[in-house]
Order: sequence, then structure tokens, then C-alpha cells
Amino acid sequence: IQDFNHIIAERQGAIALITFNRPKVLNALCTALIAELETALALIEADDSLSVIVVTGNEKAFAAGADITEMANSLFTDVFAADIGGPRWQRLANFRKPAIAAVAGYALGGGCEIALMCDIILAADNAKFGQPEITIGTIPGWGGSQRLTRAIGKYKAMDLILTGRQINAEEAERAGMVSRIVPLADLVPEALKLAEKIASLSAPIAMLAREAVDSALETTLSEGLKAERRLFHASFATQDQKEGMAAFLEKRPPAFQNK
Ligand code: CO8
Repeated sequence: IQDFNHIIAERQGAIALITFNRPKVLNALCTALIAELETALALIEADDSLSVIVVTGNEKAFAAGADITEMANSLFTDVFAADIGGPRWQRLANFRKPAIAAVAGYALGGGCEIALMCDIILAADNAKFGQPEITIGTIPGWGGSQRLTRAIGKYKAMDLILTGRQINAEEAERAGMVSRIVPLADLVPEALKLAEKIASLSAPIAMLAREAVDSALETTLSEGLKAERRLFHASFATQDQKEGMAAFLEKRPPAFQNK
């Protein structure tokens, strides 16, 4: 897609595969990496030939958090002025196409929070999730206290955020923050297969669907139901709805045109 220093952005058919690429520091998420991610996401969002994104790391680490060396000596005025953790850091959460996090190894602090910004979290059997910020004298700053709590509930989130302990893939799946667990060797192929399944369906309908699900996290039940209904109604303005339903009635596979 484009050459970067700290991430690899590749095209695999309709799938954009983003790989964090700072293996020596367990993919610590430095500001330059976040800027590259922001650029890559803008390119992918604007490219009609790409419909799903997979974000991954390596076998040892998805990402072990924000880069502590960068933050260690920051003052309040520095992090406040730069709005560290703000919209630029949350770009993945506002990404409009379906996003899959394929997590192996450590997903800690900002790494866990990046995974939580995705729509689906696929975990390798060696994945470890945690919000260890309290052990280094700070708290989650990239949505962890909010998205994690919405994903797994107050009591489990407090357990993780107040102790900094790590949980394995099974505990994370039981808690509801992991969609599926796969063997480590199958992680990226399975994530791509899942992405291809989604990409084989209608891209605009997938965008409506993820916006509807996200409404559940953003608003009250009655407002969320209203948002869902409007998005459902909007699906009837697409050719893909006509094609999908016609194909069902004619007992043939649908040929979605992504319109
Ligand atoms: N930042 C910078 N460097 C890191 C980080 C990190 N988060 N994590 C690991 N590294 C570096 C280590 O310093 C080490 O470097 P070196 O070889 O030069 O000494 C290298 O990666 C390998 O790490 P370890 O030797 O520690 O590897 P281990 O296998 O012994 O341990 C752990 C792995 C348990 C993952 C350990 O590295 C660790 O605890 N890392 C830090 C985890 C952490 O506290 N993460 C939270 C960071 S704070 C955060 O994410 C806040 C997010 C919100 C901020 C908003 C936006 C910026």
C-alpha cells in the first residue's frame, strides 16, 4: 500500500494487512508508528478496492503498549498539549471499514487498547492481554478504561486495571473480549480467511452493520434501536440488498456489486 518504517501495510486482494514492525521493543507503539498507522488507515479508507483490514504484530507481541521511553519524562503540559491518547491515537476506532485484530503474544496497555478499537479480536493461543499501566504509575489513556469496561464489564475490568495482571486468551475469550481463539501458527491465515469471508459480502452493508453495532456502545437503548432502524432502512437504498434478496428467492449465490 505504501512503504513505512514502523509498520508494514500490504494489500491481499480486498484485504489490507497492517503489521506492527518494531520487533526489538515488542512493537511498542511510538508516536511515529501511530502517525504511520493514521496515514495507512486514511489510504485504506479512501481505497474502494480495500474493504476489510487486519491488524497484527508478531508471534511474541501484538504490541506491549505505548512506548514508555517516549513518555517517561513527559510533563502534564506535554501530554496535555499533544493530547496524547486523543483522536489521532484513536483513529482505528473511527475507521469505517470492518477491522480485525489478530493478536499473538503480548497485547498490553496501548496494545490491548488498539485491539479493543477493532471490530473482531482473533487471538492466538499464546495471546496475553492486560492493562499494566498502574504498575508503571499511570492509567490506561487510550480508551482502555472505557472500551474494556464496555466489553467485559466493571468487575473484570477493575480486576485487570487495578492490578495490571495479564490474562491469557482463554480467560479473555470467557470474559468476552476475544471473538475466537486459534492455534498460533494459524493466526494470520485464519484472520485473512475471516476477512475474506466479510469481504465476499457487501462492503456497504458491512459498514452499516458495524456502525449499528457500535451504536450499542455509544448511546442509550432507545437511541441505539432508532439508529439501527435507520441503518436497516438505508440498506434498502443499496443494489446489494436487491441482489441479496433476489438471489435468495432465485436459489442462487448473490453477486454483490458493493453498491
Ligand atoms: N515501551 C518501550 N519499550 C518496551 C515496551 C514498551 N511498552 N515493552 C517492551 N519494551 C522493550 C524493553 O524495554 C526491551 O528493550 P531492551 O531489549 O532494549 O531492554 C525489549 O522491549 C524487550 O522487552 P523485555 O526484555 O522486557 O521482554 P520480556 O519478555 O522480559 O517482558 C513484557 C515482556 C512483560 C511485555 C515487558 O516488556 C513489559 O512489561 N513491557 C511493558 C508493558 C507495559 O507496561 N505496557 C504499558 C505501557 S503504557 C501504555 O501503553 C499507556 C497507553 C496509553 C497512552 C496513550 C498514547 C501514547
